[in-house]
Amino acid sequence: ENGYDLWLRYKPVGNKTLLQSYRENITTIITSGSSATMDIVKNELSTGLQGLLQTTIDHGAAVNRHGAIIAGTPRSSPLISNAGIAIPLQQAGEEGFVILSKILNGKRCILISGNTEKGVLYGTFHFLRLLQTEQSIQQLNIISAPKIRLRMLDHWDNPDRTVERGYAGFSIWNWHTLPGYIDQRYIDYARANASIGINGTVVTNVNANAVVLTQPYLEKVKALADVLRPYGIKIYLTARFSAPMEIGGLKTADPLDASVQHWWQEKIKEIYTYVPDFGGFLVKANSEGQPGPQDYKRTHADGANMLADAIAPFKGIVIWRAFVYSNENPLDRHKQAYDDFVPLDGTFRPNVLVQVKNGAIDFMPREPFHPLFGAMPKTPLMMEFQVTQEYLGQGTSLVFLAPLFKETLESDTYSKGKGSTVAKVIDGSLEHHPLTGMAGVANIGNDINWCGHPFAQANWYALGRLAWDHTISSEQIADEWLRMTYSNNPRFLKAASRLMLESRDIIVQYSNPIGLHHIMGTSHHYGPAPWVNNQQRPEWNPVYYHKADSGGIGFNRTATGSNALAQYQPAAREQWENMQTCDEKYLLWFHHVPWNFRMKSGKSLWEELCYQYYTGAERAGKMQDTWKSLQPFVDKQRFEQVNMLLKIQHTEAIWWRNACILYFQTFSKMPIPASYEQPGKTLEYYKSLRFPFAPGI
Ligand code: BDP
Repeated sequence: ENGYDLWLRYKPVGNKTLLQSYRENITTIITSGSSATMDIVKNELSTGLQGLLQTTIDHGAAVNRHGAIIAGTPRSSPLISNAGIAIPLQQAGEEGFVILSKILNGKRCILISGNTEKGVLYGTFHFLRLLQTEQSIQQLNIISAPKIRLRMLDHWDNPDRTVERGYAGFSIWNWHTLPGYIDQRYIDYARANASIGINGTVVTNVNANAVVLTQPYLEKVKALADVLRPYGIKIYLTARFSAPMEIGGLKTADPLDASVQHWWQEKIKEIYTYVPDFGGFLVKANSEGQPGPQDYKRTHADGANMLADAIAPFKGIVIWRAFVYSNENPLDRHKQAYDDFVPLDGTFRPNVLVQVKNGAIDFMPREPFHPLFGAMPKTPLMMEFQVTQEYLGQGTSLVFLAPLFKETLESDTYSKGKGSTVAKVIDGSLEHHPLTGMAGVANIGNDINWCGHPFAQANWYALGRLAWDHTISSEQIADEWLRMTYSNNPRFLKAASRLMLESRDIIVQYSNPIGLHHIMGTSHHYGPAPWVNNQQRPEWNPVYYHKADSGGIGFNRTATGSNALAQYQPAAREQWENMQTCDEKYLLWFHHVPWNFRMKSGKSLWEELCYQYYTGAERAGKMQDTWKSLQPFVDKQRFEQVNMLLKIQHTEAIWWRNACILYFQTFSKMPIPASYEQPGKTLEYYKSLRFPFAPGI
């Protein structure tokens, strides 16, 4: 068990009664239509059922005994078109599916159908998931349609195969051997994504150069697109804004310049000759040194619309990122994206989505939702989550991210009154946008188990499941993933799901409690470095974010400070603007708080800070005990891997705790309560640590 099979292991059903009932209800596979996608459906059903039921299931064409699994579209399958399921199918929409128990020809059957073959494929994976997670298949009446249209992975993979913020080895895309060599991994990648409903992938880094847009690379892109297509996945590329200069020989990349517009039109035409269903572009512009329209005194809308106009005839889209830095040294980075983008609301073309990170700073372990959500009603906003754990323990920590994703999605923007959640902004229901999207920065590399940490696979899985249906709970996602990846044993599930569900809170506690943020090591972002104050730009320094001094700690974002709070609706703002009543999770995010401030626990802020760091580190230690208790349920290889990693995580938790407490103590000048084990090392020691080989930069 090396983890390569992800959640698609199809191990024999352990529950004997259930196995018996599955075998009775599944005797024949009937598929219709001959296409690459339907071949995948057929194979998946065969291999899945064979693995799960430990018996070969025949393929047939007619219903002449109980237990036929009939998969197809109404167009290709007369059995389905005559089954009287037009109404549920209508509800399934273009990509959704139905799974229904029916009597046909007097025999019990299960229909897996959709209006498109892609829907049938999603339904097939869902059906297999029911068996993998040991659900009853007696009276199936499932209608499922995705809540979000573009469900994507953003790879931060460079052409040289390094992966920015990647902790799972090198890029899975081997540009050197493409297009001639098709690695089996590409196929397995497509299959895994299809199994969770992901339908788009940006294969290049937002910071990548323009080489991928050159002709030899487009041939490689075509080869990948051909692999992904039958799995319902469209390929997208990052478009470096200065490409017309870098690979086109032009003197400018000004979006209003006719030669630039022409260059992009021609380039896009060329791309579509290779990939007729090319999805479109993802653009990082005027952010962290990347070129963009502002270089020519144009706006983000000018830039996005120029590309959007060029790609519109081909039905492509432009995903324009709102993660921007302005060039002036700003008082508060929190405010920049809002200031740049809100005035542009209503000026973007209909085929532009603005992609917004979940929070205003940068994928921090805990952030309030980004104030742009709800503030650009005329523009479809796409969610950008980070699946790779840049700020959440990187490759060594067990951190289940569904609770983080859900926390943002369920936040109320109040933009149209109570209940205007971020989820409703994203899924288009609040403002009736037809174009909707959710992306996750991928955590995939060429490690044998794809994601490095065995539990990091769960975050890829969670992204897909939530993009399909953001109402699914974190509990359900953890439960599904654990059952499919490890075991259906109830004792295992109880403890392992708790381990997952608490993990995000634990890392917040021992790294960035009470609303602290951006206090990690410079550039590699590994471990704590709240003392850093020598970076060129003020907002690159941790000291800019925690603002610790003898008077207290935290960033005053109220009206007496940067007033970033004014970017939120009054009802949202109210929950945070008063230091006395602010949710303590965000206290230091919004307030500069005196060290002796009385917290809800009755402790002073300093004592509470110590309490949080110590408790978090202690809980990280206990994760090891929980995992050890699960040894009987887990194979040796994966057990040992997780065991070793949890040990590292505990060491890192203590490192975070000691380094931060010792450093903040230089301002609070208060003792670490005597009941806690005092740090064995000095602050100077922690400051002296260097990590020249930390991955992912
Ligand atoms: C930051 C990462 C940096 C990315 C940037 C982005 O540290 O590597 O390029 O986000 O999203 O968090 O563009």
